[in-house]
Amino acid sequence: MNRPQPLALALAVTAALGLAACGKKEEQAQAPAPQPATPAVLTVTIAHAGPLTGSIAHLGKDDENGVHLAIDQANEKHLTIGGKPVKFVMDSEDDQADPATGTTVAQKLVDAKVAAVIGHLNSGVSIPASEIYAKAGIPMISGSATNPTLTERGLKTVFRTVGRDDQQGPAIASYIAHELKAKKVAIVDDKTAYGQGLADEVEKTLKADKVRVLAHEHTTDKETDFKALLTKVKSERPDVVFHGGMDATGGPMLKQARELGIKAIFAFGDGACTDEMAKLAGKSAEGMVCSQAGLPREAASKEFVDAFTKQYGEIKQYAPYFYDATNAVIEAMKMADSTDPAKFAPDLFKVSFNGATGKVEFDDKGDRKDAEMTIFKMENGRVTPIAIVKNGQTTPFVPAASAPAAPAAAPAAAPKEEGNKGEAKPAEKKK
Ligand code: ABU
Repeated sequence: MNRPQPLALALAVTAALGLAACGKKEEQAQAPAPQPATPAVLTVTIAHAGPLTGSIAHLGKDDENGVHLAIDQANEKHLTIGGKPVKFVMDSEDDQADPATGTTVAQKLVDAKVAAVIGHLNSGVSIPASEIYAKAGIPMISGSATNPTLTERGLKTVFRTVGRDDQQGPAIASYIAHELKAKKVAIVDDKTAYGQGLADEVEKTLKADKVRVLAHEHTTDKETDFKALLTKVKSERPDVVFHGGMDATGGPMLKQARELGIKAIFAFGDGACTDEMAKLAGKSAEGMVCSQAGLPREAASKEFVDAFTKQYGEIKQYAPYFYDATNAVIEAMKMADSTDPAKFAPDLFKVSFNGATGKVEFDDKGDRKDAEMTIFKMENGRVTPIAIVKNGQTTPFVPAASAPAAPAAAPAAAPKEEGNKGEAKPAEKKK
């Protein structure tokens, strides 16, 4: 084999290096001018936490859908916060409506450094979980937890978009006393923070209205057989039975009551103020009355109802309130120009926008300002709004012309008070 001579080799290497250098210069000459770097997309996690399994999973899923819709819509707007394009993602966790599981979920979300938590559904879960979020400085907004304690502990990161049971309890109790004209009322509750707290508020208001309260019975949120309890209630011959509990217990209780021949009108709070009651109790649910700590879905903004029903079907209960809670967080981030909870959480006290459920503003405790209570009656398998209660004044609910494309409800019986100051009009969507 012929070996190259050293001089020839050196010349060849020099020539090759020279050619490579020329090529590089040419490449540099042709390279486009450097562009300013595009800011990296900032991924911001907004969590949803609520019951996604178990007997009230239908409500938790409804809430999750409300959060998801708000996040999808925010992403369509391609927001820039703190100079960076933002992409919101949802981390949805199942608390099983259980306080202990709720605190485990809360710690998991804190460890994951989520920007905010929309939830939890249950007061009994929200109250202990909120302590964990508060310690980490992460804001939490529930769209359903109504127990007053939630916002009575001076925690500056805890909010709700619904009203409170010390507003809802007097509203439904007043309806029982003055519209249903009950003389004797039996009270049952499920011993949860919500159920028992609301039942106590109802009892207090009824007694103040000189209505005789019969025995106040307790069950649990896991019970399915109410026959023994109802047999006792039947012997007291109440005009009305109020149950503080969710639809998962309210439905079977009402069905079993009718099977036992109890003729009393049944009344409930928001947790059992759902169409699910008609599925669980069948025809026995007809004529029941119930309250909600906010305006009815019939008063939700048309934009929200159209978008929600297109994507997820019918609103079950709290979805508009969870949607508004999510948008409150996004509004606060925009105001603070930051997705850092330490920076935007204080701005939650300053948000003011027309949401799906009306004007969204919080007072200095984190409660929804100007919350209006609604009274419903089950008609043709659908909870139908019949009256609005605001500041102790009851006015008939007048469906707006632009009410949602939900199945038409039968005309509601109007209560007797004069005036219509509480008429619910559809909210404008934020522009
Ligand atoms: N407001 C009724 C359901 C949620 C709660 O526990 O408060």
